[in-house]
Amino acid sequence: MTTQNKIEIGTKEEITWCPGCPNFLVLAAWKNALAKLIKEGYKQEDFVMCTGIGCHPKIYDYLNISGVYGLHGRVLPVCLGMKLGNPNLKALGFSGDGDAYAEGMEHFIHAARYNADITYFVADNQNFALTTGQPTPTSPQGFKSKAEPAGEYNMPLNPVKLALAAGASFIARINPKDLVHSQEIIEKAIKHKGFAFVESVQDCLIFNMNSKDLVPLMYKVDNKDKKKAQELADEWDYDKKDGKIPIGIIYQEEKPILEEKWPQLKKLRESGKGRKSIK
Ligand SMILES: Cc1ncc(C[n+]2csc(CCOP(=O)(O)OP(=O)(O)O)c2C)c(N)n1
Ligand code: SF4
Repeated sequence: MTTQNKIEIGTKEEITWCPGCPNFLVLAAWKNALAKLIKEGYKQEDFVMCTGIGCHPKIYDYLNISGVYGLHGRVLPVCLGMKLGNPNLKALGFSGDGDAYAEGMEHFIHAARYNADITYFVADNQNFALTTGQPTPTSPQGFKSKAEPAGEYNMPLNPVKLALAAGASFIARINPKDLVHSQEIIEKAIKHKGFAFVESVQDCLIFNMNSKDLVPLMYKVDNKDKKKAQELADEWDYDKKDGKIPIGIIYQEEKPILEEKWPQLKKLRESGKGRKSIK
């Protein structure tokens, strides 16, 4: 994984995303964040990853982190399994919005509730891109696709509100076009002890260019107050094209993690078994 002290976070796999896909920026932000953390003392072997299936989850092939290319919608159960096997690993989960909020919705709620020490990244392009643009639970009302030519009937759900209600201890939103800020938020999410949810609001150049209009509405926040977090979550409902969209840390708190609540896991964690560096 490392050769002559040179960190190799990327792989040599051919990248098959469409030219200009925002996932390239997401990959760059992740590589930069991981390289920085490794320089600070984290070890590459302390990380383990699981991805879903989709355009974004192809990141599995492009990041040099051990893991499991998971099933669509089942990223979080695999991450939880990894934590049960070795609570000293830092588990990283990667999903598209279809994966996270349709097929994987129930896992999202419970992983947040358990507060396992997992970083969960959702690339939300508001459509099922790999399977040619069907609407997901975050597609805006009226979103036209081959599956619903008359447009999506339902209002989107707001994953930030859901994460708050489910008890996630770190909730952030990023705009991948702001690479430096995205990298900084990913670093903070990884360092956070507990379930860290990062939602990336991004385009899909082929099936959804809605989010390009959203960037001018975005502004940065760094908040730890629960009441304020609820207000911030309410500012954008994933449908409107006006108002303000907070990005950055929308909520963060410290509370017991799954690995401390279960006596067997606590014991394993305290033994430091299988851990190279992470506290
Ligand atoms: C259980 C299951 N359901 C459906 C599929 C088909 N499928 C594969 S990828 C995909 C779309 C992925 O969309 P999303 O998670 O939003 O990621 P994106 O491609 O937009 O990055 C679907 C529906 C599958 N592989 N497995
Ligand atoms: S279809 Fe959309 S999400 Fe998939 S690679 Fe192309 S631009 Fe990216």
